Amino acid sequence: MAILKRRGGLGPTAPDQQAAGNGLLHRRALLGRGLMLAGAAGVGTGTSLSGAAAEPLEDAEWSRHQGTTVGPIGVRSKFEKDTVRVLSNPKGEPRTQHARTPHQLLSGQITPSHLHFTILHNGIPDIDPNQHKLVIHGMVKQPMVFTMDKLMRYPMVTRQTFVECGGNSAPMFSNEPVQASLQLLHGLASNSEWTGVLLSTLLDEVGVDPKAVWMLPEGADTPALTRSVPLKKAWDDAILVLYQNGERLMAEQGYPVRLLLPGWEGNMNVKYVRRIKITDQPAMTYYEARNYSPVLPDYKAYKFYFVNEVKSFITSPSFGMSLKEPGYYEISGIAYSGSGTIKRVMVSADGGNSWAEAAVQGPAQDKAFTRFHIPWRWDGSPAVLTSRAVDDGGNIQPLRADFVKVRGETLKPVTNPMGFANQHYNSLTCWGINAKGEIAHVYA
Ligand SMILES: Nc1nc2c(c(=O)[nH]1)N[C@H]1C(S)=C(S)[C@@H](COP(=O)(O)O)O[C@H]1N2
Ligand SMILES: [Mo]
Repeated sequence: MAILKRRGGLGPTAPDQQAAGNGLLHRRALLGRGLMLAGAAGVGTGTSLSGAAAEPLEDAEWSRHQGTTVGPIGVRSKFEKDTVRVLSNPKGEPRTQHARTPHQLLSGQITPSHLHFTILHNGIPDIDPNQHKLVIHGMVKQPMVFTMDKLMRYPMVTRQTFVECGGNSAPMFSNEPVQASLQLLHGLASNSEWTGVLLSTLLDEVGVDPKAVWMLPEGADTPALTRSVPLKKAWDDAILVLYQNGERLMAEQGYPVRLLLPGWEGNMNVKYVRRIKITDQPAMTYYEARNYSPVLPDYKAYKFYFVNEVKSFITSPSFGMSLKEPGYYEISGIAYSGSGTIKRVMVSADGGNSWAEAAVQGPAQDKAFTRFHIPWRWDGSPAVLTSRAVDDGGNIQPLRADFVKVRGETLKPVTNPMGFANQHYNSLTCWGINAKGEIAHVYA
């Protein structure tokens, strides 16, 4: 169990820094005056030295000889070996493979490429970029085929956006809180900086029939995954992505080219895209007619559910960590919305009885992860931490009771701990902290 170090050890909290119940402080409390106070008290994040101990540090083993040889690809410190994705199918049996992002061990807003979550329904195809081609056809004036060389010569755009599987957070549909790490609960969402050619640029070239309203992208891996996408999204902000965080796409993310539909259900972001057919109606493929149509309590199902709605969760502290002692901690997390920009994140330390506004790392970007922080003084008594995000369209994360009323919940026991079959959970995540500083997943 990772132990969280408290930050500083201020004396009694100045009343003007309190922003909500149970020790939540104003989001600026540790900047400016708050920090000065911490300094004056002589107990910042470091440890005070006095007398003989206040000497230069002795050289450690690693300071005394030449280091290891630098290789062509950067390497992480061996001490970070536990910062890895969790795999659902490590032997690569012929079924879906999931790799979940360890949000609880990361910070900032970009997911490192090698920790980006992935879902592949039949493994990673070994595609030669010199042979891969993309064809755009159907209701167009002039069908065209694009080699990767040709695609690389078009003007490109760069933007950050998240990708989230419709099945992310499925365990949250359980009627009892599943005791699992953030990675297992919400690890099927990641955020990268993507570079590629706007699909609208290519649609202009092929000349779309004005009667066309849908398109059907198809992947080059064996499932030949196809999803119907309204053409409106293609004109709006769809990208044929070639680069991820500055380098060519990871093999898992769709090398050499993938479709990116910012803010829309992960499954529609067809990787290894080899064909886009322009049509006047949806194809009702397996992945839209069966697999990704959330079922409601009355056994009806949404016909289409494209947007990943406004959502947030606290990454630290979170399940699997523990608070060592009362004192100052920084609460930090991620917020995002598939329909816009994060406007505000509210945080509660008393299970939603009172709320304070967190500092949002800005400027928040459209349909991208947005990091939030708020200082908190834990007094050692039980607390329930949670966050609630609002986007610029005024969409607010629903409270659990309201969410469950509409979307339903799954009764435990479920034989497979991750086997909760429902999608697009975007209600709150709550972490219950007991007097020992242990953190459990709770519903509030
Ligand atoms: N060609 C192809 N595209 C695919 C998939 C796939 O298996 N094959 N999986 C889909 C699913 S279910 C999701 S959630 C996203 C995951 O994208 P990522 O690997 O970039 O995270 O890709 C989608 N696109
Ligand atoms: Mo997915």
